[in-house]
Amino acid sequence: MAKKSTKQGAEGATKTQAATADGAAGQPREQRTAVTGSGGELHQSVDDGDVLTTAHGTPLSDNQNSLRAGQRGPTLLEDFAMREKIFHFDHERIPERVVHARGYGAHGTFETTADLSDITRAAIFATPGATTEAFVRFSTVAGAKGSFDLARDVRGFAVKLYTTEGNWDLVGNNIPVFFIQDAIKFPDLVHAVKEDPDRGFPQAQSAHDTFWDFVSFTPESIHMTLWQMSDRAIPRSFRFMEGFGVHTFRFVNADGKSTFVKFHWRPLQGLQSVLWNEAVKINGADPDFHRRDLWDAITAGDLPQWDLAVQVFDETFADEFDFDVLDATKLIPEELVPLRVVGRLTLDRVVDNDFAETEQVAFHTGNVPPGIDFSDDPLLQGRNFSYLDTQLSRLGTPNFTQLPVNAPRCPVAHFQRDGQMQTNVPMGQVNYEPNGFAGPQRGPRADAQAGFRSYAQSLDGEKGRVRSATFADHYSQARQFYVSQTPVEQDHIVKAYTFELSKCELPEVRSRILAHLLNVHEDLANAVAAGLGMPLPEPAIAAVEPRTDLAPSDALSILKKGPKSFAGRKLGVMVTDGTDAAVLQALREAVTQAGAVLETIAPVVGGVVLSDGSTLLADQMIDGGPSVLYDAVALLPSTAGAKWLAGRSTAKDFVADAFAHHKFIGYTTKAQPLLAAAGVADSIDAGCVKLTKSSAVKFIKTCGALRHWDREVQP
Ligand code: HDE
Repeated sequence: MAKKSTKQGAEGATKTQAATADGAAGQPREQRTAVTGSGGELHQSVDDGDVLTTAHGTPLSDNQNSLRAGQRGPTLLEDFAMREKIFHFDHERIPERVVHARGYGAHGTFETTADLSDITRAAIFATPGATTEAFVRFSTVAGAKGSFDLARDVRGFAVKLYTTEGNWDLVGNNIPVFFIQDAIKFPDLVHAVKEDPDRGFPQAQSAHDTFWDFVSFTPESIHMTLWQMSDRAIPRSFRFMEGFGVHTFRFVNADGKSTFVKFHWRPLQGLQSVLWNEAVKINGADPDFHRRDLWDAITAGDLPQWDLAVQVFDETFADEFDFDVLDATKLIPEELVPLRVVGRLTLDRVVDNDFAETEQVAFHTGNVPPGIDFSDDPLLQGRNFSYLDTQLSRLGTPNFTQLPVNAPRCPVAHFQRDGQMQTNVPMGQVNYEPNGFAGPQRGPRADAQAGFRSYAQSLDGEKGRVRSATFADHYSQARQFYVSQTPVEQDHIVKAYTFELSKCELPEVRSRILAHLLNVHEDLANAVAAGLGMPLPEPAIAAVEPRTDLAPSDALSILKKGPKSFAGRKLGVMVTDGTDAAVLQALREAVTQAGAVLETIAPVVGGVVLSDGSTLLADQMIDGGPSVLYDAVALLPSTAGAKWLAGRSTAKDFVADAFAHHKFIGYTTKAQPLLAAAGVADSIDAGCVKLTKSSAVKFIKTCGALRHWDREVQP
């Protein structure tokens, strides 16, 4: 919990200080050690006392009935209590983000693990072992705030690090490249992907004419659409995805020397995605799948972690590299510039209030501490303009920096004054500088040494609306991405393009995309054309000849970076009255030992009576706990239970889906009728494991592979 006190600074300027108090990792506030802030344990006025009051503090005598003239008479205008209550309610919403509206946040701690003082003067990278408070917001891009979590979409991965030299916002995505090269195209891109303005749909999806129409005329987008059509765009959880700063930034050291840098977040949990068919079903079964997953993991103490890694390179590399490092539609393969781990982020605390924190958090690419600076990437330059602007429109006042989630945790001293919702109370006569006052009235001064100094880059150029020829190759890295995938992943990319284009009603849009895909990889274009039942057009005219010699990079595949165990995953166990208590217990122990979670699914949520006579309360009822919510499943019904389940369509779907989604299925011999009813009995394969008390540990170990990919029909 941030304890914030606002007081007159010793020097006469406003000083806002906030300190972090200890809180047990992962616990919601009420379970953490009490800390006393200026307004009591919980924030501000709302929970200060036992007596209900108005916002102005007037104690109230009745919160159930408005003030009336007589028992059945009209409500009186003088009812200030009702008027104030409804007035506030009427204004509870603020504009949602124009992009990345649906998001979910958590608090964390960043630990520095490397001394980078030779290349950056940023204090956050000076001392290994030092920790910095952090706030992270994950998001989808296209959907509204109330849309579902498993849209096929890019995920935002925005990190605020409250450093001792001011907030550093690394506002990234889970995909290392972007759709466009120049910020001026962003409104067009977003208009194209969002719902059509006339009909107000389709929402939260790119599978429609306007998006692909835009892409078809914007070949620089093609590389990113390869990533977007890959399973990266349907992550299993926020915990199992990578993050990227995307742009090339600069590190600047104490001597003013600059080194280029790209930032990467690497999940220690490994990478994992769902299948498209699963995503579609999860959105119905649990639209909050990702936010629930993060909340559950953190509150259970299974704290997600990411390593922060950097790719650093100099001007010479930048000059010699095949592509322009200022072009955000390109990445630098790890094989060329290896990743160096410099810190670790641990998400250790869920939010106390979704609105106050996740909704009001305001990121800005321009928030950088001394030692971190910008490159001339035209997309980054445009972003630096955009984010302040959007905060004003969303939060309504330039004083949004005073909100607890946005307030720096280091001293703040300036002469900015007034504005709507000013919560600081600056003291004294002087609100400007230079001034000739002395002592406390004088206020702060810029510090030529400690202060932020922009990298002294020489600039020279003709003013003009131009695009460098070094940005012209739009296909080569798209091909490199495609050839770096496993056959299963390539097949998913083909299916995703086919699905998305099949939703385009204009055949010419599909055709133009096929023309681009021909420049990426002939196999890809052929497969998508076949899937659509359309002839292949002529290849699109490429500004520069696409290259076919870029070496595949394993780092671009998800499956090559999977987890090594079942840790952090979830097993769904179907139980009925009479379920073998010993097998269930053995499974539970194996799951706990693996650092995973076990949920039981029963005919009724009130529970079942196990074989040993004990009662088990269920986590889900069968109709509410489809197998898409689990990473692997186990079927432990009794003989009678299996017979009953065999007649339930939701139970049959549970098994059939688990099999179709290549999940590992543990089953006891008594489950046979259920397997048969689900149409799986004749297809038992190595991914289906017979369960006994003694095979539970082995089964959970097997589940560490997450899916039995052999079941996937190979392209
Ligand atoms: Fe953003 N972007 N963006 N963006 N972006 C916003 O800021 C914008 C871009 C990203 O969880 C907005 O506060 C422009 C790239 C994330 O609160 C807005 C351009 C990348 C988030 C905005 C880009 C991102 C945003 C909307 C083209 C990946 C969510 C609300 C030049 C590196 C942050 C807001 C959160 C949010 C503008 C391109 C990531 C309108 C003009 C590239 C993760 O300011």
